[in-house]
Amino acid sequence: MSNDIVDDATLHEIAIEAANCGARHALHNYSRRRNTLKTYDHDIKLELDVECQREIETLIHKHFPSHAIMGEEDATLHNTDRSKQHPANAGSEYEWIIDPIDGTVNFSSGLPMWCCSVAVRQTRDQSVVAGAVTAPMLEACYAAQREKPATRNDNIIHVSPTATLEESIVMTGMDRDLRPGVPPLACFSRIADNARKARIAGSAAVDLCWVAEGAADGYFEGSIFLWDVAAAGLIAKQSGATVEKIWDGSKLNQLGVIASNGLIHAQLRMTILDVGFEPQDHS
Ligand code: LIP
Repeated sequence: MSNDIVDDATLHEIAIEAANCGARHALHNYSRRRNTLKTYDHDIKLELDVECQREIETLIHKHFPSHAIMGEEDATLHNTDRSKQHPANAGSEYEWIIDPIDGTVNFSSGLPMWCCSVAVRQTRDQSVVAGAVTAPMLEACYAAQREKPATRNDNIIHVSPTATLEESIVMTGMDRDLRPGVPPLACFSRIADNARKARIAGSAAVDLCWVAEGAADGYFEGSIFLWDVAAAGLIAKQSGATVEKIWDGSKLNQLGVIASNGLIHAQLRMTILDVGFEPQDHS
């Protein structure tokens, strides 16, 4: 393993540069947003997903040629076997985790909730050191590094003061791959019944950044991938959120996440877990 320790501030700066670079490429080529490489059940892979990832990789490797990179576009989206080891990080002190376009379907259709997400973690203990989420159509660049407050466009952000789930807006997704034994839509309807509003915006990274800046109070997805939440999870934490991994999915790099402003966490957690999730021990 290489011993090149990089200071957090530098990693933070490059994460922002990389997320901005991916977002810029997507925006400059917006007229090609519908060009699709592959169609899955309920999902698509775009030419621009792949191009943006390459742009970001080039930028990261210009600064850190020896760092490992894990990108959404390298993973066979719906076909990754948890038992397979990810080989890319072998020998590198740091691993960058990229979602070149989170909210791909929104982007392709012309909806504004999409972003470019870049995180960097220490390979040794898998802790995320820095991350950035650039959502150009929302005119926002969110960023964080560990032990420092999170920012939106360089201004410090905080989670909301909302005290109860009944008063809360909870962002969620349309999980089609929930844990066995948990009925589809059960979590959504539990949240909708217990919160003021349940909302599905279509980008997990944007959802978590909205929790970070207090526009939303909670977030839950029972089945999401690491690249969707790695950067925004740190941004939420560094703005005061409680971010909890509730289980490892059956696919490699798949997980379930509950996040909140902290004040509603126990209530939100109970609402979701009541449906049938039995959380694994992630102490
Ligand atoms: C998307 C997530 C979204 C989830 C979608 C999808 P992508 O990521 O951010 O919250 O509900 O199913 O996974 O595929 O646009 O990067």
